[in-house]
Amino acid sequence: MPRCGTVALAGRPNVGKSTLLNALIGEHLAIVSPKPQSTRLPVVGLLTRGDAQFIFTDSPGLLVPEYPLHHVMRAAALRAIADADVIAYLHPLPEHPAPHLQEVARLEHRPRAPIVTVYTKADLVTPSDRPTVRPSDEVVVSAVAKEGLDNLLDALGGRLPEGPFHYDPDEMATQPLRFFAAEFVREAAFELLHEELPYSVAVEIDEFREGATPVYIRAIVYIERESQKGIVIGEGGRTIKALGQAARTKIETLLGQHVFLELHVKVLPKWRRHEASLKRLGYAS
Ligand SMILES: Nc1nc2c(ncn2[C@@H]2O[C@H](COP(=O)(O)OP(=O)(O)OP(=O)(O)O)[C@@H](O)[C@H]2O)c(=O)[nH]1
Ligand SMILES: [Mg+2]
Repeated sequence: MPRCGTVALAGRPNVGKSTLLNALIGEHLAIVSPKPQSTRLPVVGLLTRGDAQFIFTDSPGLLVPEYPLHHVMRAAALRAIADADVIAYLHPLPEHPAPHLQEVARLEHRPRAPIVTVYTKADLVTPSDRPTVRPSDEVVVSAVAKEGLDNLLDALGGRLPEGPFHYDPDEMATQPLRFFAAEFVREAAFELLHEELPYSVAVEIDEFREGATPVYIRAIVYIERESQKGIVIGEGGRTIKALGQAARTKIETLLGQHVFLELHVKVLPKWRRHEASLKRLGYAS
């Protein structure tokens, strides 16, 4: 009997959820950053291995909300946990032992699904310093060193419900290309803009012409204040140009096609705190 089900990658911000999703799928689907809170919306990655099909959801980090966007992020993370057949609860190995997920997520009840605790970033701990983990429900991985991934899939796969595959085994994503295009512009913003500025950036795809050669994409880069506009554009347009180039390369890698990416910078005042703006940007609660 085949097995198929959803696996939520859950944990605090910056523990390596998105990096692990990408390592498991073998494709750069989810944006990654050394800065916390880079993931705002769930990213789904599909993996079919033998008679098991994994529907992974990388979700925002479990945080204590400070403003409306945070509430949307937390709600998405909690929904992923509630909907999951199996929960992969990530925690960095250098910070072993992990507190209970229930505590980190501030849940009133224990989640319904079985939990596998995944200690991440194992490459940061010398083998002789590594704590021993419970083999029954704890796994040590390094997404960067590609270590422990088979072991992790064995642990998760054994907990998936029996049932037919939901997707074609060749598929790896469920979300539209324009979603990934917008995310990659945001990832470039995390790479090229400093300090708090990436948190003020939201991206909307205005036009996506897949039939065109090269594929034509026009995106709007929203920021929150007029004073941020100059920084994002840069001297003589240098910064926005670099941002566009970095994002274009990422989109081309996923699409396997040449892309013409046009970026426009606009102000959407305090969009992170404004319900209507959040909705418009796809951050609906
Ligand atoms: N050394 C090392 N660094 C890692 C590993 N996995 C992730 N990282 C780094 O940890 C940082 C955060 O990674 P992300 O994958 O963005 O973490 P996340 O949990 O998705 O973060 P949020 O989406 O912000 O909640 C990045 O700088 C990654 O490169 C790993 O296995 N080893
Ligand atoms: Mg992430």
